[in-house]
Amino acid sequence: MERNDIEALVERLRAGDVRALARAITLVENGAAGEAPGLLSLCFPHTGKALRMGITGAPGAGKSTLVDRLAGRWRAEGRTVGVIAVDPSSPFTGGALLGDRIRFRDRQEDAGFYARSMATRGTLGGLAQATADVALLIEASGKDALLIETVGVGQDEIEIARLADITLVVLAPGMGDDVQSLKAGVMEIADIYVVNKADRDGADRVEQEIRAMQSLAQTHGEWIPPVVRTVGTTGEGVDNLAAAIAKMHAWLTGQGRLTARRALQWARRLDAMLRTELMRRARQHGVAEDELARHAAKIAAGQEDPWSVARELAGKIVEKK
Ligand SMILES: Nc1nc2c(ncn2[C@@H]2O[C@H](COP(=O)(O)OP(=O)(O)OP(=O)(O)O)[C@@H](O)[C@H]2O)c(=O)[nH]1
Ligand SMILES: [Mg+2]
Repeated sequence: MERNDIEALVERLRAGDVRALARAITLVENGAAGEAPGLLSLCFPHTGKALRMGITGAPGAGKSTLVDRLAGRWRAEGRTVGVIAVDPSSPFTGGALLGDRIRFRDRQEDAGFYARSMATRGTLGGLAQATADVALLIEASGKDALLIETVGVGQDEIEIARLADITLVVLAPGMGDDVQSLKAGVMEIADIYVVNKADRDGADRVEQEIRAMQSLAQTHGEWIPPVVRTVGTTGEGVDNLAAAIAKMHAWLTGQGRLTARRALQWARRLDAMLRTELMRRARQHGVAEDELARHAAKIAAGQEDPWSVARELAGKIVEKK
């Protein structure tokens, strides 16, 4: 794509053209090294104001139901909303993909709402980076709030949650070893705990487990993640959830905390972006994909020393002036 075409695409995207947005997302998702960086840098100046929410938690806990509730609520208040459902476990024909489509169908005609599923692992730079890039495009298309849903707490999910200003961790009773099964990673990312399916027995116990875990950790400094109970299917408790989000948002924007949090996130992302860029250049300068494997075999056989190999390969990356 020519630079002019990319500029035109960004213009259309910014003007609310849904097809332009979809096209831009496809370019970025495919890791089109030629187009993606230029496209993203053109969009970047039009981002930064939206609230970025991460929603994660156990499979089937009610994340999508709550995303839909929050989206509906914010739309009713006149805020525009973008949703990303990351569904790494079922890349092609995932049930959740279909479920999300069905659930969001009512809003398909709503220009202030955009939903997208992502199901690509192995994208250049990883799923977290691809998700962040897609979020940036959606934000640039003029959304006031982004809701990014991920399942579980694998490393990818934690990385994705780290892109958010505020992360909800959704739990529900009757899901086995609920809190324990989510492991330590969750404590690090949770800003607000949601005990959904509070209409079922066991919500008390889930809440107690969360509080017990909290008493053992102090990862959040001054902010103590509240526990909010909801019934996603009826909307009960969603008022409280929205209030908790608003409260945390106000806390974040006070005293520059949001900017500090984002700066930490950018430090991590820059690191990842630099790696991606260096690997891209390495490939460009003749470090073939299988070359690393060949060297590795020789190193294992004691025929090469890894430090020399690393230095030699890095030497190839230097831009030829
Ligand atoms: N009883 C009850 N059922 C609920 C509640 N919230 C959601 N559900 C139901 O639980 C099921 C799973 O809800 P989803 O919103 O798809 O859950 P999810 O966490 O997005 O699921 P995955 O994306 O597949 O991990 C659906 O059948 C919902 O209707 C609730 O508060 N109470
Ligand atoms: Mg879901």
